[in-house]
Amino acid sequence: MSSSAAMQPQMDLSAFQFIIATVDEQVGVIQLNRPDKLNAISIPLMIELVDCLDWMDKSDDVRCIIITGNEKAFAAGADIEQMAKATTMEMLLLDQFARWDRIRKIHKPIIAAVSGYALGGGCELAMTCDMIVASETAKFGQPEVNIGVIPGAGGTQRLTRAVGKAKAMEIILTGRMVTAEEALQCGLINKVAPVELYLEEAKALAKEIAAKPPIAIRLAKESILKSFDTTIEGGLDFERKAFYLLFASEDKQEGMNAFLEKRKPQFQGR
Ligand code: DAK
Repeated sequence: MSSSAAMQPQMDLSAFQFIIATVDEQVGVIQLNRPDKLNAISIPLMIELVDCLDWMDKSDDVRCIIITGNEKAFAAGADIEQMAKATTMEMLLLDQFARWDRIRKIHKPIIAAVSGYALGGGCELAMTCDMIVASETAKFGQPEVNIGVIPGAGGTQRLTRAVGKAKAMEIILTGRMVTAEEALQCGLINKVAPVELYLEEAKALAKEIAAKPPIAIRLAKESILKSFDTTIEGGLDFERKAFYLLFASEDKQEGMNAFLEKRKPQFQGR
């Protein structure tokens, strides 16, 4: 066994109750699996999702991750049944945001493959991913005001950055649903596909990214995300350091040699 294989964390993918996780051709797919509740994001579901993401982030077998639901729902929000009973102190002490923060810190690219409802926390989960591929039937929305709260997992920030102030105000203050076509037009998502094909499209995109050098992909993702919370000066400085860093990678040498030798590169993630 190689030293890298010895360091691979172990995970029994068949042991999950609220998600279905698979790995194929270096793409990890996590399907949210509470179909009778439109994949409402309960705490147990969130624990499994984050544990699985953490594992996939560390696994050498995975280079790109897809989070998906089913045809009817990506996720219709956080679990209202659980929230209805919760007090302020319980919400504070549960510190569920720590789990959402862990999703934000995953190094590998994550694609949301969305069909049906992506509402509230479901829309926020999709927006926490790096790209969104949707089916023609997808419906995005932040309907929290309808139940007396506001988006709590980044919706007011990420939606505004994605679609601009005017549109974000309209979507969040009315709580209305946005079709896949409208979401595409306003820059919330990357692509719309027929419902039979959206997952295949997401997988094709994931495989394309999985074939690239993993460390360059990681640093490119990190640099793009940096642009959301820094000045242009700070962002350029970060990008420059990341660029220099890649000259220490074997994959940089392989990529440039392969180009000069007119052959396909073999990237190892080192
Ligand atoms: N929570 C719990 N159960 C839900 C649910 C939800 N968000 N959405 C649907 N369900 C359940 C329904 O109760 C129903 O269960 P049964 O009655 O059959 O047991 C089942 O799923 C099917 O739903 P419907 O019968 O309502 O199906 P319809 O096709 O008629 O309607 C719908 C679909 C999506 C329009 C409707 O279900 C709906 O409006 N759902 C609620 C959408 C919503 O308001 N979502 C936003 C929730 S607030 C946080 C992080 C995140 C958040 C908060 C805190 N922290 C880290 C602290 C996020 C908050 C939210 O997402």
